Amino acid sequence: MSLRKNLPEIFDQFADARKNGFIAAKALKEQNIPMVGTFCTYMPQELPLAMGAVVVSLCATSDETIPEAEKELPRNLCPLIKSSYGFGKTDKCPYFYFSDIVVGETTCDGKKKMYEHMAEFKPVHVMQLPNTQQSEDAFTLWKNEIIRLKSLLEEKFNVEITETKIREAIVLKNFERRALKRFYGLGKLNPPAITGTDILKVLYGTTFKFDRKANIDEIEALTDRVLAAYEAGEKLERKPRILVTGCPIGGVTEKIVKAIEDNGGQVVFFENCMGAKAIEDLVDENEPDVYEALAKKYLSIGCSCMTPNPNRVALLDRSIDEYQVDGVIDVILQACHTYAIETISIKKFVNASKTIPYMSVETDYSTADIGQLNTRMAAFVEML
Ligand code: BJ8
Repeated sequence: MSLRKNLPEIFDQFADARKNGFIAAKALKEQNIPMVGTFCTYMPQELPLAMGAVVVSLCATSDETIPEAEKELPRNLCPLIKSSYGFGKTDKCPYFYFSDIVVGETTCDGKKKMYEHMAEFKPVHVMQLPNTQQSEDAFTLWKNEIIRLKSLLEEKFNVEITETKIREAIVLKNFERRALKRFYGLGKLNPPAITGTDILKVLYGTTFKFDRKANIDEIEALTDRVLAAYEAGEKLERKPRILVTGCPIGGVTEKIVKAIEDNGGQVVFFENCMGAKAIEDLVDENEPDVYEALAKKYLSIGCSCMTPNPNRVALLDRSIDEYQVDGVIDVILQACHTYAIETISIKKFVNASKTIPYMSVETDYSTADIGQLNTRMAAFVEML
């Protein structure tokens, strides 16, 4: 009997986790468990976890509420921001509805200004994120912002967040990161063991599973099963190997991955938030100062809102080699200036230093460009 049997159902369970999590979220609220909503990878999740809260990603991934958002926000704004604001405003996202507080950061201009308006209908706390990782002052600012968030959570929820609890949360989150790294590390196998579509289902679904320990066990068991099938000879066909980088993907932007894989490519690595950008580096468990440990991990995230942004290039450099990548696709959400401008340096790096093809694609949350995406991906894959 095929060892791969049932794997599709398991991947689909992850894909359905967002929908199924609504009931779990309601049950948690009925038990008075605080829920902290986030819009960004810079949010140090260990702090809410240390007070027994659950953390949920609120980044919206469909165009359903964009018309509503555009009644207030400019049309020429990133779809992620418009959609997220729209879901909040219309109460169409149960996770937003159940969140006791939303924590945002001063990342891109669009997001930080949107939070000002969101604060009119939801408790919002904005962390002042420096725009550089390269100065002592920036590090100190970020460390102090982490301490400020801790105090705010303590006050709002009338709890004490002890250093011991933070350390436990660091260890738990690191376990989860290791499990996810081992899972997406399956992408190194050549011929491949699983598709990029399935990798993304797990990475996306995992953010809506609230029992962290159960989630870790599930991911480890899934990785073991895929490996067992692979070792028994159940491998996928070799195809040109693609790395996806750029703005966050998930939800409707899975259309990019589908277009790559429907047209002869295989996504083997996701550098985006949701993928390695958020997970790759652990928090140092041996650092005596827990706030320094958190500040180091989170400030080093290679997002284009940092200037300069060498950590994105360093991660690409490593992963292109480790995952034997043949080509790079850079996803730009419409009106995301930082990622759009950074395409120049990423293209140069990929073409000149790694000597492989690169293509950037601008997209939004509609399905109107699927035909065009298919044409462009087919041409790109053909070239590899
Ligand atoms: S760490 S990628 S989650 S900021 S796509 S809203 S940047 S205009 S999402 Fe992001 Fe944090 Fe960075 Fe990750 Fe603005 Fe660009 Fe829109 Fe963006």
